[in-house]
Amino acid sequence: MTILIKGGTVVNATGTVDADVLVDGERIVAVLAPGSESLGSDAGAADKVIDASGKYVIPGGIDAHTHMQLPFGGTEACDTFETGTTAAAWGGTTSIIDFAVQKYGERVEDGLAAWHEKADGNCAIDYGFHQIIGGVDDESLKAMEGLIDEGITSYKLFMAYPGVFYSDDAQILRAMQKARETGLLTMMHAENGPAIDVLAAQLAESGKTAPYYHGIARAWQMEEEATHRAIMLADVTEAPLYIVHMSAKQAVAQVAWARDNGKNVFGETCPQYLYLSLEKNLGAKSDEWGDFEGAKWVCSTPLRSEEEGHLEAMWQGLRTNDLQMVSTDHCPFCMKDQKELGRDDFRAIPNGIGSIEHRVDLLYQGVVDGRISLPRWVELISTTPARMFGLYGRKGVIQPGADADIVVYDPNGHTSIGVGKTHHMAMDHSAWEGFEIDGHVDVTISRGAVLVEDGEFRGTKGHGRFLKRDLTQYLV
Ligand code: DUC
Ligand code: ZN
Ligand code: ZN
Repeated sequence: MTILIKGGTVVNATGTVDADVLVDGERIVAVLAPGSESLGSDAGAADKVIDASGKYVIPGGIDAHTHMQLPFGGTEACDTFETGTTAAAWGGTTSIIDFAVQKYGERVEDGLAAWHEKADGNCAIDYGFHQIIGGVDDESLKAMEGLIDEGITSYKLFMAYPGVFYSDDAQILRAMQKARETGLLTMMHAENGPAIDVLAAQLAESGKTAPYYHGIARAWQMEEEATHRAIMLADVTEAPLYIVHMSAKQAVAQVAWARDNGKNVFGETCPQYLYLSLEKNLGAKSDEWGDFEGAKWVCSTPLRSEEEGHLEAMWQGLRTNDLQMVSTDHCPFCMKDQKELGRDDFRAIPNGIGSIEHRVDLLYQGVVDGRISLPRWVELISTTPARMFGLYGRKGVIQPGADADIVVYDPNGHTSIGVGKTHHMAMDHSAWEGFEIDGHVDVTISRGAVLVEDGEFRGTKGHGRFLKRDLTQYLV
């Protein structure tokens, strides 16, 4: 089947050009001068024509940090691979990279196999995995050697969550040495977990049990310190390092310092750290939930103070490339029966926010608001994730030979976010309720298959394929 996307403005990370895009089967086969009739690309010859006049034609979004069906805090993230990837398609995302989990005491191979089982045949879009190593020991270090052959070229460690996923400095050092040896990219949850747990216990014991105190316990100093420590451990092992879900301006300054000194250190932030805050969200009250309303926004790292300038610093980091990535850390939990587990103690609230449907839109609003340029938008939502995680060429670019993962985005359209409006994720609430976006995902195409068009979902679960990824293409 051939598709001609006609009359639009193609936006790549390198710039914009008015062009028609011809798709044959699963691939882009040509980017042509508008109205060109070469290569049989005239409207009459194509099986399907999409009119993109006045619209942007961009590579499909790549969300490189998601947690479908993640067991966490005595419950499980409520989006399945089917619901989560369907919501992603609605929002213009055509690939995800989810985290397979190895728990302490479990074999890495078994953790990975379990993740394949959850995802296989259930995804509406393409998907890859990073590997969480929740227990660094001789056996898991050995197993890391096999990951690259499985197409898993990055793994994650936690400096937080003692007793769950936590690694101490000696374990981190050993894993980074293995990463240096194999070429794996180390992803780090950089917060000082043991110190946070003491602060959190002290707050809870003094009666400060509301969600707001989640943000107080997880102070920015805990993120800055851990970020610095991770950078030093990476430096001594000469392993590249990627810090996930950054929210503290002081931690970003650590990444900037490392990068200014030529180190392969990269930083990711998330939409929630660009728009949502300790004051407005974690501290929110409602008639329905009282001060437990803030539980909707309990995630780690936590939402930070807008007054202290953290949100502005995240945007600034994206402008200067001190931060390279925006992923969602999509980890959705319902209020009912899930977040509610921590009604009397914020420490028992499962950590996570669901945003997979809205990342492309929320970042586009940054273009409208004059915070980032149009090509930078595409770089952030698609091209850099592709390069960072070994997918570039196949994904992340509109060019002949690339997978036909294409979004037609209408800058004159409008998107009202909220339950009952645009909400295809499984949570019973939206962390983004009431957000208005001056743009709209009109069409989402994944490997030549139209998934979303005319306000309808036309995809199927099982269309999405597992992505065996190459090594990172982003090293300096
Ligand atoms: N942070 C979250 O908010 N959820 C899942 C795990 C994590 O590190
Ligand atoms: Zn994390
Ligand atoms: Zn995460």
